[in-house]
Amino acid sequence: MSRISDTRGNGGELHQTGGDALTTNHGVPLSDNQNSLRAGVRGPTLLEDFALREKIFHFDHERIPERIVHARGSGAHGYFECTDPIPELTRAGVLAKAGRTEVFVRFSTVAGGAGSVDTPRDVRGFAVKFYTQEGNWDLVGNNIPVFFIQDAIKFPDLIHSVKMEADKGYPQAASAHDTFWDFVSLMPESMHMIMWAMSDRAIPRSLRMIEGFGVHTFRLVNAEGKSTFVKFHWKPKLGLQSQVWNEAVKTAGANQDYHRQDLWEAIDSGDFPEWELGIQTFDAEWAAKQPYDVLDATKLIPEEDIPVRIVGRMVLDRNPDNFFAETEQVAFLPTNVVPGIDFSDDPLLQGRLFSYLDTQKSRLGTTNFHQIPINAPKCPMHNFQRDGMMQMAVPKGRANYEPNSLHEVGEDPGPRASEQGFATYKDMTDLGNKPEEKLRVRAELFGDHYSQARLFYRSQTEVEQGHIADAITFELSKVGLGHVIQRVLGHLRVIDEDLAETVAEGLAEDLPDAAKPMREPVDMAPSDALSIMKRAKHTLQGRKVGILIGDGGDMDKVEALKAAVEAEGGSVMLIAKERGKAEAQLAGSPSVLFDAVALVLSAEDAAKMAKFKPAVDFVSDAFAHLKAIGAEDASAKLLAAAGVVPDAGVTKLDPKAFVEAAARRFYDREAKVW
Ligand code: HDE
Repeated sequence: MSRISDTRGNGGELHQTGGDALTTNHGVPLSDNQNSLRAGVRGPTLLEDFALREKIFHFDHERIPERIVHARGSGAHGYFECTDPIPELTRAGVLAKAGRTEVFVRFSTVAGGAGSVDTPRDVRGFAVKFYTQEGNWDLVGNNIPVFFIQDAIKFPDLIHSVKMEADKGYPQAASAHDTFWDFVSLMPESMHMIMWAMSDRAIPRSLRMIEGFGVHTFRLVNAEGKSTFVKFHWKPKLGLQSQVWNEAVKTAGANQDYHRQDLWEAIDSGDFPEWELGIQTFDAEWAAKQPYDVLDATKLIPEEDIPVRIVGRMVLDRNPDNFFAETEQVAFLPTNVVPGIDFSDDPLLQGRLFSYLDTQKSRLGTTNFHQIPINAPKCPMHNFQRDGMMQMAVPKGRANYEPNSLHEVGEDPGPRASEQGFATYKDMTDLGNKPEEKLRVRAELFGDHYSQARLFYRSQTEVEQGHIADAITFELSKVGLGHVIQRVLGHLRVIDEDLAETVAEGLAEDLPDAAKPMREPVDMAPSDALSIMKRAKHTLQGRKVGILIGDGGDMDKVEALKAAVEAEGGSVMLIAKERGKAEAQLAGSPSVLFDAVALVLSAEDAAKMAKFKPAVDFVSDAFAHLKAIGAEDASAKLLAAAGVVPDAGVTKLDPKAFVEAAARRFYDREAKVW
């Protein structure tokens, strides 16, 4: 009888060159992975077909629940190198001794599901697992140094309000809707974070260009048992860079994996992303003098007050081998601290100490999730915990309880707690707490909801302030509840009257009375460290230039530009109308995917392109997104069709001039375009 598999045109042979024999999960070698077992050539499939049943059974169960927040993430392996050890502050080897520690990092958006886009307006998670010699230390932070709420008991409400609305199931990955703004407008403590979330911080250009923050106050504890309060900071080597809003929106359509791909490709090409780890340290005496409470996660410590001291650097140099096994199954736990690092009584942090352990059981299905390779410590691990679903360890002997005297009969008694082990820092009173009563209250200074919102807003450049006003106007324009819009405007009036007026004008709304603050805000000295633009790093490192070519452009110019961009650490992609003539197809490679563009065209090419919408969009978007455009007079027709008005960001194809312009964005163009 002829074999049906012959119809595949390969004679039914498995064309496997090299590789291991295909087996079932139980190791039985298989002879056919193309056809299920049938009763007759055209007959029904047999229940006996264990190969088919096992394959489909496993497939049916491939998905696990996605994270309730931070569902969409991208991971990478690397190392942390302590360059300036701080043994005087902590006994944690990872920070007390110079040297390297392996890490796994997962970046994420917060609100969207696992399959949502990379570029919505959102906070970015920045979670680092350090596999130290004294156990895993997880620094589970964000790219914004403060948070929406002060107390963990409000977290489910916050997240319910920002996720898709409960009845409609939309919007996905967006805060621009009724329930989010309803909630935050009733929670004035969120106003500081709202300023950050509406700023350019929430639309980063690349995960390699974000800062990271531990957010909460933690403790460092040294070998003598002395505690120092600490805030953790990650500073990107490539500098901070954001998209503009219109660009972020279009990027979502052009490449929904924009950040994931950027991270992957950078590591793959050996351009390893790098951050410095910095600390701000202080004692209780200093904390007592501040106009805010250091236990309040809606407040930051200005870098001008306590400079960030760099203690090490982190390099991400290896992509995951398997997305699910590593990036999806990684389980971060703020409770993962090592001897020498301890918690503070921040009520948001305290709630997190419960939540993350709990959520892993729901996601990963077993209390043994610590045995999954990405979660397992890389130092020895011994205890008396046993059994449980999916137990992978095979402990020997009888010692599964303690104390025991099994050693007296020559048996292994198992591990023992040691004095060098983790010991919780004992003093609960050093920040003025008096733990004699059980109370459901907030400390007095937690009642200041506006001072730092104002500090953040007033520390921005005018352009950045404009972006914040635009973002709030846009978000509120999606809110259908008039009383909510009014309530937000009331808060904005307390933060900054000009901001409130600009937003009200943008919405054509009347200004309501200002909100009544629980505590009158204080004016803090503006902090340049809070602005992206004041510290902008003009560089081509990690940036990408798109060069549009036609049939008649001067390819020597292309080569010269490419060499100049690459010499500055950037990369180049050649784009043509037809993919076969370059590296990318114009219609599929809009300029939102590049940091700067160049047009190497003949006059004839430009005239044709001026009538081709993707070409016109390519140039007009680059101009509107404040990017450098390199072009000769030959491209005049295309430039004109795209509405380009010459300015400092529009250069000739002279490599030096173009490279200089391509390393920056031209924010003063904004007033002309938007
Ligand atoms: Fe999270 N958060 N969170 N969070 N969070 C989770 O844990 C939670 C908060 C952060 O890439 C969950 O494993 C509560 C602040 C990151 O896997 C969950 C509260 C900060 C990630 C959870 C907060 C974060 C999470 C969901 C208020 C910045 C992704 C899946 C008390 C300092 C980690 C999971 C990753 C993930 C709870 C607030 C950062 C449900 C209850 C503040 C980066 O446990």
